[in-house]
Amino acid sequence: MDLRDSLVERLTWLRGEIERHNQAYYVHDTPVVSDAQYDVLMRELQSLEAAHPYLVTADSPTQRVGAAPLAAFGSVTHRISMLSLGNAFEQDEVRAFDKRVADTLRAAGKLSADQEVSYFCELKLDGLAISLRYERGLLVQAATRGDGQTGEDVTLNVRTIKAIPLKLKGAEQELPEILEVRGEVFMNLADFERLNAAQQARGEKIFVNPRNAAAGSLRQLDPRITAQRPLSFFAYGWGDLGGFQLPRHSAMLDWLQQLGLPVNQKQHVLALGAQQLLQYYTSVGERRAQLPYDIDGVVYKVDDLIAQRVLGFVARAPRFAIAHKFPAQEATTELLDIEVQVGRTGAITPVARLAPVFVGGVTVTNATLHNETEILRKDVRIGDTVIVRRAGDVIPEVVGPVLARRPIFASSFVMPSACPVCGSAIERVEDEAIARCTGGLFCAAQRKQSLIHAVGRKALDIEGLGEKLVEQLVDRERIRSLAELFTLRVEELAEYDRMGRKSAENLIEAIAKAKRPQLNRLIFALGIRHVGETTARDLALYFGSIEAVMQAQPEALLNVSDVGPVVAGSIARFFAEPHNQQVVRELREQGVEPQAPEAQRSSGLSGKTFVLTGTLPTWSREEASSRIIAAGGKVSGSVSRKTSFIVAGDEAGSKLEKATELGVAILDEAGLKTLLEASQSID
Ligand code: 9MJ
Repeated sequence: MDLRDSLVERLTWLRGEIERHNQAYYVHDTPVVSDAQYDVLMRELQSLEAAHPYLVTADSPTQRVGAAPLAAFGSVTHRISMLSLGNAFEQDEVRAFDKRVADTLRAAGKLSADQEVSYFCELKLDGLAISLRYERGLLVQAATRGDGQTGEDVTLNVRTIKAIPLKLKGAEQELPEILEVRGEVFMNLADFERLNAAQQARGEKIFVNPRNAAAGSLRQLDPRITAQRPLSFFAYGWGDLGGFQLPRHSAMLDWLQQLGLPVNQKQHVLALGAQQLLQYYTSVGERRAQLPYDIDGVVYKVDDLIAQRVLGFVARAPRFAIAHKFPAQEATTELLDIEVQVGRTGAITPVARLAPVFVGGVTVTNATLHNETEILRKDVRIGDTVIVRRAGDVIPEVVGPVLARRPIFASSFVMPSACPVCGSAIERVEDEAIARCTGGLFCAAQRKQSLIHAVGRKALDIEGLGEKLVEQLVDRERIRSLAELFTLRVEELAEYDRMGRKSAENLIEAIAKAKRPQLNRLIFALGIRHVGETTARDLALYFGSIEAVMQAQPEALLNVSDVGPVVAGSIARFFAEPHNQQVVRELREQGVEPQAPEAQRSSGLSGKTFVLTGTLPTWSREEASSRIIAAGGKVSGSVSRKTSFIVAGDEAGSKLEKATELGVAILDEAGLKTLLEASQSID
C-alpha cells in the first residue's frame, strides 16, 4: 500500500468516526466520547485535509463549517408544496376533526363502522420548518418553507448543523435515488441560554426565545456563524420520494431514522380515536415544562398513507392531520409602568404593570423584572410593547421589548432612592444585583412579609392567617410586631373582611397553640437572613433556648454545624438590633414558651439513626424527619451499617435494597408512629 492509499484510508476512517460521534450526540443523545476526544479527531482530519486539499470530499464533516459567505439566499421551488397544518385549540375541535376523518374514511369504505381511526401523535416543535433534499444519499439542497411553494436556499447553512447527516446511512444500492425529508430546525433551551450568555458577553444581539434564535441562526448570510450556533433537527415528514413509499406514516419515520435522520421517536405514540388523542395531549401537557425544548402543541396524523390520500387537502393544509395547540406561553402587550415591591428582607423587586394579556392559559397584568440590572440588560422601557412569558407554574416574566414598536415617549426605569412604602433610603450593595430598603421592620411592607413568613407552614404554622388578613392587620397598625399577634381577640377579628365569628374563634385557637412552638420553628420564624429551616434546627439543638442564641458570641455560633462566618455574622447582627431583642422579650411576655429540643427528646430514640425512603402514606418526609429529630433521633440520607432503621414508603428504591442487604430494621409509617409513641415524644 502506498502513502496515498494509507492517507485515504486514514481520512475515510476519521470521517466515519466523526460522523458516528455526530450521530451518537445529535441523533441518539448519547455521546460515546468526550468533547475533547472528538476535538482530537476533528483536528487531525482538518490538518490532513489542509495538507492534502485534493483529498477533501463534499461529505467530509469538515465541510459542515466555514464555507464562503452567501451573497444572498437563492430561491428554491418545492416540487411538492410544503404544507402547514390546521389548528385545534379546544377538545371539541379535536373530536370534530376525528369525526370528519372517520366519516370520510367510512364513506370511502376504508374504515368499518366499529373501527376507530389510527393516528400517529407527535410533538409540535416550535422552530423552523425545512426541507432537505438527498440524491443518492447525499445532501444536495436545503430550503425553508417560505410560502409553501417557494423557499430560501439555506443549503450552506444547513450543512453546518451536525444533527443533519450530509450522507444517509446504508448500503449505496439501498439508498433512495431521491429523498426529500421535512422537519423542524430548533434550539434546545439549555443551548439557547448558553448562546444568549455568550452573545451578551460579546455585546451582541440577545435572542428573545429559542425559536427566534434558531431562525436567526439558520438565516445567517455567513454560514460560519450558523456553524457556531447549537441547532438541532427532527424529521417528521417528506416531500418528493421519487415514487417510493411505505404504507404508514409510522413506518416512514422508522425508515428515516434507519437512514440516520433524527426522529423524535421517544415522544411518539399511536392512538385510536379522539379520546386517545386527548389523552396524549394531556400527558404531553404535563411533561411540557420538563422537555428540553419548546413545543407549542402536538400533531395528530392519520397513520395509514392510503387513508391520507383519500382525505386529501383543503387550501394549504392536509385534511388528514391537525395541530392541537397549547395555550401560548408568550404574548405581547403594553408595559404601562414599572413599580417596585418590597420583600421581607427589604429586597426591592421591579414589577411590570401590564395591559391585561392572556398568556399560558391565564390573564396576566403583572410580571417580574427581577432587578435593575436585568431591566438594563433587556433594555425594557415604560411604554414599550413587551413580550411576556408564562411557562408552566412559573411567575410571569417580561422577556424583552419589541424594538420595532418602541414609541418615542418610551421612558427608562429609574430605581427610586427612597422606599415607596416607608420612605427609608434604598441601598444597593456593590457586587449585588439586589437593591434593598433600609427601613427594616419600620417598613410596613417588610413587616407584612415578615409576618407572612413567621406564621407560615414551616414556621409557626398558624392556620387561617392568610396574606390578606395580615395586610389588613398591618395596615390598620393593629400588629406592629410578631408578639402583638398574641394579643388578638375573637371580637375584634370578627370585624375584619371575610372573617366570621367561627373563623375568628378558630384563628385565636390556632394562635394560642402557637404559644408552644418548637424552638427551631420559632428561630426560623424570626426571619434572620441566611437562617433556613436546617440552620434553625441546628441552632436550636446546639443552644437549647432562644435567649442562648440571642446572647451567643459569633465564635460560639461558628461551633454550630454548617454555620460559617456569613451566617454567624447575620445572626449576630440580627440580635444586636434592639428592636429584634425587644420582639423576643415581648414574645416571652405574651407567654410564648419555645419547646427546647431537649425537652421534647426522650431517651427512646437518642443515638438512633433513621433513613427515609419512598413516599409515606400520610406524612411528608419533612414531617417524619422533624418528628424523629424531636424525639432525639437522627436522620441520614444514606444507608450504612450504622443505620438503625429504614423507614420505607411507596416506591422505595435502592436504599431499601441496601438496607435489606445489611440487615437494617425496616419500618413503615405505622411502625414509625408506634416507635415514636413508645418514646413518648409525639405531641
Ligand atoms: C412540528 N412542527 O413539530 C409537522 N411538526 O406536518 C410536526 N410539524 C407538520 N409535524 C405536516 N411534528 C406539516 C407540518
